[in-house]
Amino acid sequence: MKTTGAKLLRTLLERQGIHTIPGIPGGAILPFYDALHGSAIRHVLARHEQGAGFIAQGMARATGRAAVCLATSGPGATNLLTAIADARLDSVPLVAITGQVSQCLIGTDAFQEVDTYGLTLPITKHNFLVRSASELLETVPLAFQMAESGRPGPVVIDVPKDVQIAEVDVREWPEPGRATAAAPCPDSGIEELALRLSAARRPVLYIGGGVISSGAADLACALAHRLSAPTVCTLMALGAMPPSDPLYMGMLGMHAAQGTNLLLEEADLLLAIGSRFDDRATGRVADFCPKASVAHIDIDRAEIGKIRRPFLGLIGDAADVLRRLLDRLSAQARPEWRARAVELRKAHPLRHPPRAEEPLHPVNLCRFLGEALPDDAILTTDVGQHQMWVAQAYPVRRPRGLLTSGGLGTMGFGLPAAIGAALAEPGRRVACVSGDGSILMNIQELATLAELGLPVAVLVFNNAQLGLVRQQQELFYRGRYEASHFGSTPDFAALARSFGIRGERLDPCGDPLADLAAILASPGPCVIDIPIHEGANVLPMVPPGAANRNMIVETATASSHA
Ligand SMILES: Cc1ncc(C[n+]2csc(CCOP(=O)(O)OP(=O)(O)O)c2C)c(N)n1
Repeated sequence: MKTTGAKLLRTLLERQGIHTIPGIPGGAILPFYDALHGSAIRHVLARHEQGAGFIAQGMARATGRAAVCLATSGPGATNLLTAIADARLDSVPLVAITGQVSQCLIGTDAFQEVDTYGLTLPITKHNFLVRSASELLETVPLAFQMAESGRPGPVVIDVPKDVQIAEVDVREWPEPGRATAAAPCPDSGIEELALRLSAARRPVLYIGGGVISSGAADLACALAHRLSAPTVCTLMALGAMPPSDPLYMGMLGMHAAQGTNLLLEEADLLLAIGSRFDDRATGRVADFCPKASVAHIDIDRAEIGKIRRPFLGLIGDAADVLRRLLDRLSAQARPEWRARAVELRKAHPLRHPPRAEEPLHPVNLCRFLGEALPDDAILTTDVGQHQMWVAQAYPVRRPRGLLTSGGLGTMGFGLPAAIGAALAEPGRRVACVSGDGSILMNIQELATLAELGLPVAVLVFNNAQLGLVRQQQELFYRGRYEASHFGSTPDFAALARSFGIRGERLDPCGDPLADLAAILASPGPCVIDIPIHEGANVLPMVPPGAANRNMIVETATASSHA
């Protein structure tokens, strides 16, 4: 069958099961856009390529399956870079397809020519510059296989315009690219781990995003109960264990509850599962879990011993390792250790004013959201104080219930990721908690949201500042506030309405939570501007570079309610 490179690419994506692609067209990718005309694939026109990248990420994070985004050469490709780097750090399966100038122009500083291959080399799992139309037959399935296999991540396919136009004869279609199973780790390692866990007196499970990627959340919870092991989660793993679980100790690290970090000080065995000992989780590494020997399960060999040398590293898929581990473990009660975890949790609750006194305190707001949103809602966040308040106080009840930019910490993630989640999971309520700084970084995607009419509620925690920067300046730079206060902020409700979206501002003097519930109950997109106290801090906080035991739990300023 004779076809063109562009049509071939379209068919290969259709065969992959891709039904939605966010992107923005331009000269070097126009032959492919032409091929999309009349296809079953729905193109979602984003308003900025970074938005397109994060819409695709929202789809991938919500489902666990690779999603595709599309951009033209030059500025289109460079606008995608942040979303690609973000996917790399959070292990998100993303296939970014970029147009490139024709091969005869590569290296001539042609119009909108940029070395996409070179630029994306350090931020992708793999990248391709396609040299001929027939090469697509191999490249496209391979790109999906690589994005989804092992530790997931982003793959770039850069397709020169002449490759899209070229004619090609297709004799046989390749199988779609699918995740390949990781090699199982040897039984001997699992047996040793079972023995060490049984012998431990104070074991703790330290769960990371890899547990969610591998679909191993239920198994991790079963292991926690089999061992009576209190369990801490990284930001990326929130939702792996229901917050109501008696063994759940919440997020560890920089903004953990005090009791969580203190419990880790006492652990004698730490089992890390799909977590990478990120500095926000460990604090000063030399002081992290000082009494514990560490065992580490990870699908990525490079993570074992990267930060903390374990006595045992098991390389494999978390679900497979945990299943086999559970087969070798009998139930253990550890009543004293369980009681100690409860005691520490009770002794150090999150400090915040009562709801009746300050309903719009961010901790109260996040707890309220947990009550007002349906159980299967998906919450996205941007980056800043609001993100950490969500992590501390919003009850994430299921895996993939919270989508947030963890590793790169990208302001501007929340709104497009929420659009992607709503596209991928129709019928589910999606809410984005943002800050008045972050929301402006991809505000143009309100136009995309208006066009799609998706059930996305954007809640702007408005403190008229770059709050997390202001907090660090207050705590670590002696209150010298440089570039953290906005001289002017837009009227977010009016701004939303100008995009054709419902816009509201909560009135703190009335019954703002009842108003919030009423707004959330009506379907359709909306932006809710929520005035919060400008001096509120996210506490506890471990100073950057300090040991996790050195948490700041109170600040002197009268306004710092947390
Ligand atoms: C793209 C990007 N630029 C800069 C930063 C650094 N940064 C981290 S948090 C923050 C402030 C965020 O302000 P806002 O969105 O209003 O949230 P708040 O902290 O007030 O809740 C900044 C500037 C970042 N994370 N991402």
